[in-house]
Amino acid sequence: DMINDTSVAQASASIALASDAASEAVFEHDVVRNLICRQARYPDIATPQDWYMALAYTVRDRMLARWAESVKNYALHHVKVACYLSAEFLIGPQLGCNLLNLGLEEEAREAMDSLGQDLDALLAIEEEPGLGNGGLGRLAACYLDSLASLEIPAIGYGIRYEFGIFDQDIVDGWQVERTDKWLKMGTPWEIIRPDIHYYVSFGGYTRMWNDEQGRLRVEWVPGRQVKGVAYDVPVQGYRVNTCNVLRLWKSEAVESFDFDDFNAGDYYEAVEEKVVSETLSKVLYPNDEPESGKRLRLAQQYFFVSCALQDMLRLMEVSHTPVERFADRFAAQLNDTHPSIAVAELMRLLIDERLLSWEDAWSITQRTFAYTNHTLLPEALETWSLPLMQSMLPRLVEIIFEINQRFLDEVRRALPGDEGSVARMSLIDEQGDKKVRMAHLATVGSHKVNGVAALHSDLLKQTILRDFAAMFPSRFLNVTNGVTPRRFIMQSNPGLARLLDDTLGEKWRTDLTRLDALADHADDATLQEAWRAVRRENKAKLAARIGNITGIAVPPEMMFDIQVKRIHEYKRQHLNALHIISLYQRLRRDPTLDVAPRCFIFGGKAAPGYDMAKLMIRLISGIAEVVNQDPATRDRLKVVFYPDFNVKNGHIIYPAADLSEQISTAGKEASGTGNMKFMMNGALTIGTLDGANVEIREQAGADNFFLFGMTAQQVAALQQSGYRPGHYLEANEALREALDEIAQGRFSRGDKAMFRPLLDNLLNADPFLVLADFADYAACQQRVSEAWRDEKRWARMSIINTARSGAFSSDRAIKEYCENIWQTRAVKIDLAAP
Ligand code: CR1
Repeated sequence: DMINDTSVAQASASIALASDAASEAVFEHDVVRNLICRQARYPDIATPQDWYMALAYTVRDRMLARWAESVKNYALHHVKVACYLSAEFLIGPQLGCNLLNLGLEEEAREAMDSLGQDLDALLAIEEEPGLGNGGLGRLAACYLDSLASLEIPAIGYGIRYEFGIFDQDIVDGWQVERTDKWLKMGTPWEIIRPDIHYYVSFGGYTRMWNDEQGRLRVEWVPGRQVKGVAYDVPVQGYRVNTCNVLRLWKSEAVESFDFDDFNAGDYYEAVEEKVVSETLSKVLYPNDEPESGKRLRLAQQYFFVSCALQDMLRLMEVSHTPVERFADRFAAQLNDTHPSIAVAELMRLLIDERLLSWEDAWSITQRTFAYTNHTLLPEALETWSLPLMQSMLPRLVEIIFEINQRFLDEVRRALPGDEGSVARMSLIDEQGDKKVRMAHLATVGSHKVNGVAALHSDLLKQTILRDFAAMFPSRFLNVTNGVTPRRFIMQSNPGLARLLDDTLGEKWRTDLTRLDALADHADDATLQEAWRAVRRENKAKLAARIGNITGIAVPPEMMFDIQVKRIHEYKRQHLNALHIISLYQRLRRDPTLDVAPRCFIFGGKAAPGYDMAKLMIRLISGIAEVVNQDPATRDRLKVVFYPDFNVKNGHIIYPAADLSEQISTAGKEASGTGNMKFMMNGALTIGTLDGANVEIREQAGADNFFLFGMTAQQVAALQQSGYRPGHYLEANEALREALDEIAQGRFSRGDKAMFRPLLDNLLNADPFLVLADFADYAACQQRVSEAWRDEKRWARMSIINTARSGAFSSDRAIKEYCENIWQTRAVKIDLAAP
């Protein structure tokens, strides 16, 4: 009997142990074997891509052995698994991160060296899976990294988009989108699981039937079905044996050929059905806000959520656990409202398919789900038109109606006669065309609801979910976001990581709060010198890259002032741009002006349909074009738009920043996570009291943070009382001149019409109070310039920022989710155990 043979039962553990003990020669041998047996190439003719693939498979093999052990342990011990449901996972390049987590970097470098290959060159050719838009998708990826590193059993569930977020080119200063073909060379990081697949229904109608007890049951007779196939990406923890999984669903046609149609001569209809089904997971919607009425988007959401829940139910079955215990075995986190249809889908699966009572099913559902809100912006709050939902998901709408009816009965009992509250809290928006409010569905169906920074969680309770917070106060909590120090310090900034090891020992690597001890050395001249050397090297690297990509020569001695994030009016890249123009004007007027030489670097994508954001990119390009070639200023002012900002480019950008721009209108940025990546790498922040900036400033200390601008309260009050942008214009000549120079076509090659929409918007409405905050921003930038002059003071502030960044590790955030929401515990995966 195979299973009684311990060596076979322990196969994965012994494979992992054997490769751990193996020499560099074995690693090298494995690479060559993979080159030949998986890439079908021999060394003499192998391309760098072949070598990359061979190396990646070699690393992957070492992860898969750990994965098998992890899965075995989870099943054996009936542990609770955290399931992170997210429409986006922006995981970034995988090879470097996996090498780091496995502790194989040196071994791999040397092995590749013996094979005549440069590891860094191979790392550079990896295409990242762009399966997300920005902060929300990257957060999900950081959380998977922390879950595995903290040895928490977890599964990420999402969509395997064939086309991720578009690639950005800049042509004549404008953004041009190119489709992202991340799969064109194949990816070594996914395991296809044709045997793990589920059917997802759409359309059709419902009908009643009686079960054996004579109870009325509902059956959904779908109009069509789509098959979801699991594509698994292993997620390796840092220096532990835990390897979790990110399970992404790809849609396929149920039957690749409908032979009846084919024989009837309806070949094209059969093929069309296939094409439509496979369209479901084709492309990521490239907006950070929902596009209203997009059928395909709703279909995507339901598709992946249904596959995920069916998968969880199957896992219950294979471990012989009764379905009643679902909530003891799984905690499911809704990453924003995109997966919130899961609340209704789990109810459907439990009532219609497992024949549970409504009450039992509802108790399981509420105990399983928790919901994270990521935005207060009204345009980003998802609603779906009721008729659309009814035609696509008729059974789900019936269930949503019943959830709503029972919930509103509860509201009426708690607040008799208060029909205003009932209308406000209803899952259905009855004003105008009826809509389903997904945030309400998520809130009602969850036992916990959290915002992503302290300020954001407070505002959530005061604004969009006020009624719910009043009714269920204990349901609400805050979990401030975090980012993984593995990718954003150790992998991106190896120079800093070594310096931290030398200064503090290595404990900071698994407990980032240990960085705190660095503050004691902030004034130490030797440390400061080493600190500056690391930063200089990082800046030289970025400068060289910028030179290659844009042709702009930027002296690394300049202050690198960086704003990288999605382009959006609320993030106010145009506030930054206006300040640059006014600085440029001052410098031209007075060439002897003593200001710190600065290089302003921007990066970020604009949603393809967001004209104002695209115009902001064009404005920045226009300013760069003028400023960089003006002999009067070009030694002291540079402006760069770095094209195609993504995770990979972030690796080189964050460690090179002196100043981090976090200048959103207070109350609008839920948290921000780029702000944390910059801080960890020793950048100082110029920012408003918004999102996690508030906590960054608390941690760093007010003296080590450049604060400006109105508070969220002041913003609300000003908008209440009727904001007049013109008022701020009258009071500020520099601002007038900056806007005027734009209007004169100075940054548009003489074209006075180009920026008209942007100017009109600022002058007439200015919804994000750019003009109101301009003067304070410019004054604050002046203080930044002065601080830069004092090298020692700047180095001290930089060191303190890194030292106080421990709180922003995603490990801290994940521990809070585990303790306060999921009730999940670590499970040690011990390879040597019998
Ligand atoms: C927020 O805008 C936050 C991330 C992750 C974004 C950003 O401030 O850091 O989420 N929200 O929590 C978002 O994309 C759809 O909403």
